[in-house]
Parts: sequence; structure tokens; C-alpha cells
Amino acid sequence: MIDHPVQSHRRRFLGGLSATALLAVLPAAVQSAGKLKPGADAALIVVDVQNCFIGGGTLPVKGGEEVVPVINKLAERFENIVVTQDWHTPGHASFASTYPGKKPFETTKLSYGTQVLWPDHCVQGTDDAALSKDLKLPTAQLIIRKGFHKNIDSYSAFDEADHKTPTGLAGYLKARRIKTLYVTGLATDFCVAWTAMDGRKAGFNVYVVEDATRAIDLNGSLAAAWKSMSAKGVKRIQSADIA
Ligand code: VGL
Ligand code: ZN
Repeated sequence: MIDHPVQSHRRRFLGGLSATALLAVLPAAVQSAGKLKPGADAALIVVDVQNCFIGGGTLPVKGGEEVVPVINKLAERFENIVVTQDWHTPGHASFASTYPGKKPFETTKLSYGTQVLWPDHCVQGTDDAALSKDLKLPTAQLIIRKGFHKNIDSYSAFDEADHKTPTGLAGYLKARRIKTLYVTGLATDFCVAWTAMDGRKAGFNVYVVEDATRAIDLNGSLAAAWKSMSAKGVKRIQSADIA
């Protein structure tokens, strides 16, 4: 069959363009086809993007600051944004310094199970516990603090580490008719993973936006976290998957 002259001309024209140039000439509707479009029932959850977890902080996550521009850009696409803050008392049960002879990154047994012991970090009211000044989320609606009970840690923004003390976040989201969560922030293998998995347990659809997270990766904890998240139905996506 002989191509219509106009069609064949167009085919050659598009075929000669790089992917980037092609994106520039295609209408927005075509570019966003097949992408996720967060609606009124979706929320961006920004976990612990605090000074403590970025360079110069007390528990820096490698590349932690790199999530900030990705999250700032994502935020433009969300009607609903919730921010979390790790917010510990001095002498907190998760601090190695609380136990004579214990060093950071060792573990201990607490009433609710094994606890990783961390350097003192994110102490309430300190500059270390403040949100990164580069985080620009003017439309965020809730900042939820966690880990403020001296004897209980809380990686998850939903339930504290005793698995029985709720933070109230599930009730808030449900009252606001939110159904889908896009989880970002620090650290992938601790607070992001626990928040995502508890989000599933509470009945939400949950995506983790991988390039909007960075990990601590302690003894293989990152691979283990992705495996556990996947088993619980958490979906792993990239920020480019969101329209
Ligand atoms: C976190 C370790 C201790 C986190 C918080 O935000 O992932 N990790 N506290
Ligand atoms: Zn903590």
C-alpha cells in the first residue's frame, strides 16, 4: 500500500526527532496519557523531610536533600498534602544514648519488640527537628508529629511502634474522604515504608514514589523494605509516572 503523502511526510518528521523534542511537540493530553492523575481523593504524604535527616543533621540519610526539589515539583499536582515530622523527647527510647554501653545502630529489646538504636535526633523544638527550609509546600494542610511518646518509637505516621497507639492520621484522612496516598520523603526503609504499609492496613491505595525518597539501608534494610511493601500491595512508582 502506498502511504498518503502527508502521512508519510509526518512519519518521517516525527521519526527524526529525539524523545525530548517529541515531548515538546506533542499536546499535553497525549503526554499525560496512561499516567496517574491524583484527584480530590488523593493525598501526597511527605515523610520527615527534616534537618535531622539531611546533610549536617544528626541522622543524615545519604542524598536526603535530593528529594526536596522532586517533592516541591510533585506538590503542584496535589490538592491534598500532609507532612510528617519525627518529633522525639530528649532521652527518647529510640536513642542509643539512653542506654549505658549501647552504640548507635545497635538494637535492643523494648516491650513492643526489637528497637534499632539511633543517634539522638529530631528532638522536639530544635532546629535539627525543623522541616528543611528548601521544602516549599505552601498548600500543605496538616503537619503530623510522631515519636513524641518517650517510651515508644514511631516510624509510621499511622501507628506507633507498639502497634496499638494511633497517631490519628487514618481518621483525619478518612474524614476528608481521601482514598489514595502517594508517599515520599525519608527514609525509604524506615518511616516511608512503615507509613506506606500501615496506610495499606488502614485501607488506602498506596504508592511510594521511589525517586522522591532516599534510604538509610542498614544491613539490607532497603531491599527488605521493598519486599515487605510489595507483599502488602504498596505500589512502587517514579515521579514521572504522575501526570
Ligand atoms: C527515621 C530512623 C529513626 C525515619 C526516624 O524518618 O525514617 N528513621 N527515626
Ligand atoms: Zn526517629
